[in-house]
Amino acid sequence: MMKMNRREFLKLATATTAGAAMICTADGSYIFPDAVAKADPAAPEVVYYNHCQGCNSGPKCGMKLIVKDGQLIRIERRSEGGHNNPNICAKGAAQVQDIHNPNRLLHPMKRTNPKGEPAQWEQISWEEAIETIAAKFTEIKEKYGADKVMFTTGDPKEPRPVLQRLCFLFGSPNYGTESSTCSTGTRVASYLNYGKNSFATGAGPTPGKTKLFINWGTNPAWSSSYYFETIQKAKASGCKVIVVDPRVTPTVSCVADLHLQIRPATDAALALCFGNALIQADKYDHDFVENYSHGFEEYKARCAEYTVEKTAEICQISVETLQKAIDMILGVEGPMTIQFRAAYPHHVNGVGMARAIQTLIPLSGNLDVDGGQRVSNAKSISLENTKYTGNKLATKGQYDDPTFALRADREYFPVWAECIDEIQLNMLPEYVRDGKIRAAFMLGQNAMMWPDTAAFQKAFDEMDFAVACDYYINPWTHDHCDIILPSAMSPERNYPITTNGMKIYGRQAIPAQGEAHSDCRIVADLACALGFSEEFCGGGEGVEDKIIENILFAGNKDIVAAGVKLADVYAAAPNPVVVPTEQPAENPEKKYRTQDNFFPTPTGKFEFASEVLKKFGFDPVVDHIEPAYSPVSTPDVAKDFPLILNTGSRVPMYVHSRHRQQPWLRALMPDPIVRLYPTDAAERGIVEGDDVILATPFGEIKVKAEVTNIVKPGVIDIFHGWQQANVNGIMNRVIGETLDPLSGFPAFKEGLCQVRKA
Ligand SMILES: Nc1nc2c(c(=O)[nH]1)N[C@H]1C(S)=C(S)[C@@H](COP(=O)(O)OP(=O)(O)OC[C@H]3O[C@@H](n4cnc5c(=O)[nH]c(N)nc54)[C@H](O)[C@@H]3O)O[C@H]1N2
Ligand SMILES: Nc1nc2c(c(=O)[nH]1)N[C@H]1C(S)=C(S)[C@@H](COP(=O)(O)OP(=O)(O)OC[C@H]3O[C@@H](n4cnc5c(=O)[nH]c(N)nc54)[C@H](O)[C@@H]3O)O[C@H]1N2
Ligand SMILES: [Mo]
Repeated sequence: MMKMNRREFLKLATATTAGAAMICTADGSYIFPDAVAKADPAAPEVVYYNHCQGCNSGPKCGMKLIVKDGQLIRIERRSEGGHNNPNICAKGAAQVQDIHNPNRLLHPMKRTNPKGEPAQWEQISWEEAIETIAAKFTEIKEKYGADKVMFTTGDPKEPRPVLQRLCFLFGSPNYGTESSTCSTGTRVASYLNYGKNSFATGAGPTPGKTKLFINWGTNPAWSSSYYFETIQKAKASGCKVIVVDPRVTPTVSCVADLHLQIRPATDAALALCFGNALIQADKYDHDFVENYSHGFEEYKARCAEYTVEKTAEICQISVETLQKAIDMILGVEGPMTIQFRAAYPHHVNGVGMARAIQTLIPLSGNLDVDGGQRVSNAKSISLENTKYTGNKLATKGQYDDPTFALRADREYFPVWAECIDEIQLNMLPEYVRDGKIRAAFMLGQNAMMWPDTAAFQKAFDEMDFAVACDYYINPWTHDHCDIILPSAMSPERNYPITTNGMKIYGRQAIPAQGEAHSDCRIVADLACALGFSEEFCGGGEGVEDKIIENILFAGNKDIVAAGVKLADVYAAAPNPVVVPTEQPAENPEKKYRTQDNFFPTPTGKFEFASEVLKKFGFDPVVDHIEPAYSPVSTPDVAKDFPLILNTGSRVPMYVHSRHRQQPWLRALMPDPIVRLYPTDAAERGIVEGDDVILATPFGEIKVKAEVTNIVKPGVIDIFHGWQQANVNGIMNRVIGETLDPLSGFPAFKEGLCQVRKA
């Protein structure tokens, strides 16, 4: 058997890699000459209608993969099938460099030296890998209980339902994902307010209908280009736009009529102030408040505390600017909608902030209104609908179920555990320390994405057994794992995905590199080895389609009723097969009022005052809470760390830690940078390009300075996911101080820091 360390492995892989050339044509397609050179010129070109997995933002951008002789020779934008984006972004075009990257993990590997040291990998067969993992998990299950094995994913979305199915069949309630640090905190908020998840992140504008759109703490120009086009269309059709963001983002520059450049973490105050304005001007939905809500008087009293003057001071904006926003909200003739995303949960009062913003939609009469936030009855055809619900864990609110009691997160985050059907992973190091988790099976899990990264690495070291599946060997995670397995990239696998209400099936366009397998197959093969062959269609090659047909399709009554087969879907490409779904009865506007139990909260109403929060001893009504570390709450700490930390604002060329290995993308941002306002830089004698130290009370990293007025004076901005400058390595985890006690989310977008010349 071949033995090699990482460096030797990379050297070997480099020798076999493709070079790096690309031609961009006038019509916006990308040709890869290296691949063209390898393909037999006589072979026919085959077109695969696919979508881009270069980022994890939905809806996905459609793309055409042109394949010749097994080589991906060209990528074209896709306008067929109603699934288009006018452009392919840099990440999409650079996809070919991902596929042929010399750093790719191509074979199953097992380590030969102790965890925590730079790993020595030994190549093993798939059979040995799957058998070893199954034997280990079975041993742990028999000795300590099935709940001691956790099954998690980072970024990957497609394989989540199959992984959850395996986790619950195995008997563990400890299924988790990166969503416990992404935007699922907004789902907690929606659950507390509405009794369900559906209203988590508000709604984008409907071109031609929405008259006022508040783009609140999100920068779709860079984070979601497909969706950004909708905002531009709405704007062109006469919709006014307010953007709430501490930074002057491209979204601000392109579409804002008014920019509220607030101090980070002050959004709850702003939303309560807007609530106060709607109530004082008597511009709120009386029918909703009187007949469909609970706790309005307490909310109204709270709002009254947030006068324009006080709020402007908290948010650090002028009274005039704030008043302008209020005038726009009170004066709008027609529907208003609000969209917000990941910035909210990334605060210690994150759930509170999201609840305060969500509340403005029904309060202003914009719930279930065309052009406002629609109540969708459309069912998405995704495996999510057919999650294994053989035990009750997939149903929310099963707090007293005996298996549920074994959830590792329950004692730390009871509110999260009450609302969300996956575990909160931000306290994983404590679950391992307490013996609640002893082994892990992880798809695309990344230790660097969690605050206090070293504690996560130590947790993987301390586990009896940790397995990771990934595209790459990532030492920051995999040096702490026992076995690593190679995953196929999206052009190399068949997979189901639903985006934007359209049903799209990605098709394998090229053979997988090395011995890579799709995540779906890896999970299925492990499941079969653990005795769940029937539930995973026997595993093996081609299992993806069997799972789509026999579980996903068979479990969806709309598809069954329509008689659609997977072959029909493939045959219809590039057009999606749209399956008729149950439509709501014809009703006048505000249909939710006619539906039974529309708000499945404890009171059966929209809860301005949350009974769930009351039950767990929290303030039931939203308030502005100063961050535990801020110039206002800790002036003593601010003496040494005067700048506000804003991490993770998306950049166009990278997705979290991904894409650093792709030369075309790396050229666009070669080094980790901290963005500083010109006066903040000048005060510190820092100029553009200087090496600087970014320090928090919990550690330091070295980065380069970018001096720019995109940031607010006194607030810095740094992207995460850099191995050599991991900002999450200088954060800590204390519930109520740097973790939201309701959702468990980290305070990625608040806290204090200092920047000095290196
Ligand atoms: N400081 C700070 N930290 C943050 C954030 C922030 O704003 N600031 N944002 C948070 C948010 S919103 C998120 S979503 C998380 C993201 O956290 P992660 O999703 O963990 O981040 P990625 O760096 O994308 O890591 C994904 C890993 O999965 C691999 N991968 C990608 N696709 C696949 C696949 O299909 N299969 C397999 N097997 N592997 C795959 C990649 O190679 C990579 O190693 O980070 C969070 N962390
Ligand atoms: N290119 C690229 N696209 C991505 C990703 C990526 O890594 N790269 N990640 C994907 C993922 S996982 C996610 S979750 C989404 C996230 O998508 P978005 O939520 O759009 O993320 P950002 O673009 O970082 O925008 C967040 C904005 O919030 C602002 N902000 C920070 N703190 C506060 C605050 O306290 N109040 C207010 N009002 N604003 C604040 C920041 O300045 C920033 O401009 O993007 C997805 N798309
Ligand atoms: Mo995210």
